[in-house]
Amino acid sequence: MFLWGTATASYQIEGAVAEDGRGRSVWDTFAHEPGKVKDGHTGDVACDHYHRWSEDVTLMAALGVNSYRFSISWPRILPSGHGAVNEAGLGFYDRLVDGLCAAGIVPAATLFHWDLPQALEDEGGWLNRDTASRMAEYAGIVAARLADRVPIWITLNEPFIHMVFGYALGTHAPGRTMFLDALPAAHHQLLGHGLAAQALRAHGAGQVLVTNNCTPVWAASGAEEDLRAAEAYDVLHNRLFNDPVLLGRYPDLSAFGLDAMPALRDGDLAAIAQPLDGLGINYYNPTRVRAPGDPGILPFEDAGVTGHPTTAFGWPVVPDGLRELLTGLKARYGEALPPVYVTENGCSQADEPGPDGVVDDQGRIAFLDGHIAAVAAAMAEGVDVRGYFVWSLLDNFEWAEGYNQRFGLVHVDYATQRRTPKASYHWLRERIAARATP
Ligand code: PNW
Repeated sequence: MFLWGTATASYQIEGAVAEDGRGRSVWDTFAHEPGKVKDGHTGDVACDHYHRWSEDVTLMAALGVNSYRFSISWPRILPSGHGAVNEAGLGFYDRLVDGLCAAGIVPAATLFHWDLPQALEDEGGWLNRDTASRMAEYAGIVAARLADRVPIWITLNEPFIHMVFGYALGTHAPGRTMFLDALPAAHHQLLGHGLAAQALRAHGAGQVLVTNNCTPVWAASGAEEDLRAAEAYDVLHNRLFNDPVLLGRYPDLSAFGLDAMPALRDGDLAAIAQPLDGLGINYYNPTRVRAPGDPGILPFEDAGVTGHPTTAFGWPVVPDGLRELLTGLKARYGEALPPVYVTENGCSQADEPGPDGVVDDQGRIAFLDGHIAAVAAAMAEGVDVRGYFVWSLLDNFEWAEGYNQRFGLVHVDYATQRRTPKASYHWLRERIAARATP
């Protein structure tokens, strides 16, 4: 069965940040620091999904999706990072999973979508190797409770984006600005993936995946130095995360002046290269780079993708980039590539209901139509794609942008929490009903 789904993440939709014993996460801290999130927005209430999850499951059932990718809030389960388990936190996901199963929707749970318990951040966060072991403990606890009903588990969401925005540039929590010194945060996340994958399986998890944010990389010209820049960017964004997981080794980092991955120890790669049941891919747009104007610390600079429509976020809309990405993964990894799941794809638009109450998001319909066709094209070229999840079910807390970017198939009026399915929701329902595969 091809999985058609929607995707969300705990901090972006749940709210109820101080309820039922939930501990603080790095995003609670970050969002409440003045100047970090646009307009001072926080996830304190978000879509109030913690209380309205049943209505949201009903919306998905009516949409006709057969799967739902959500993330578990680590600090709801382990408020102080380790030690005492918060039963009420487990209870919330227990009810949600039961609700999904009753609606015939396959739950796909992500363990870490960026909301690390603040208590673990206080011990060094992902710069501390022990956080990987803490993740394995957390994985075992949630799998012991939910794996009888959750068949698909995703360890990490986009370790690249988390490393770059959270640790290198500081635009996401925990807000560190370490530039290339952030690389241990990538290695420890990957180690956390490997250890968590083992713990998940030991506690009955069926399918284990990791989700990487991937981008096709285009050189700005055919000049030797631009080609080298493109290769370096591909190493940092894509291969640094896919190679260790699928091949058990890190790519050559010499373009970054490194002869080995920082923080790597003997045995780590074997732990990271766990057999996987699938690779999750989040795709938003391609990236075009050129050689740096003045050689600083990075061996590339962004050259911008031009000549394509853009989303409200300013991201270029290039559906064929998804076909290029998927066929490129197959070409690079061959037999080592497990089945692929597109675990996120979607776009931001400035959607508001018209006088008739309708949110006529034609741009999103074109976006989804084009990208689903790109998945079909990749499948026709031999890539084993098993699922497609739209980001996102609901408009939600878009990290540093707050509520200013709307990615939902369903509009949320934050003043009233009223949900209004957009035109794209109705379009997708018909698309899914018409054909079982892309
Ligand atoms: C993903 N970029 O993040 C995340 O998994 C979601 O939580 C998020 O809401 C969604 O995409 C939309 O942003 C990304 O700058 C953040 O390339 C930034 C980028 C890509 C993905």
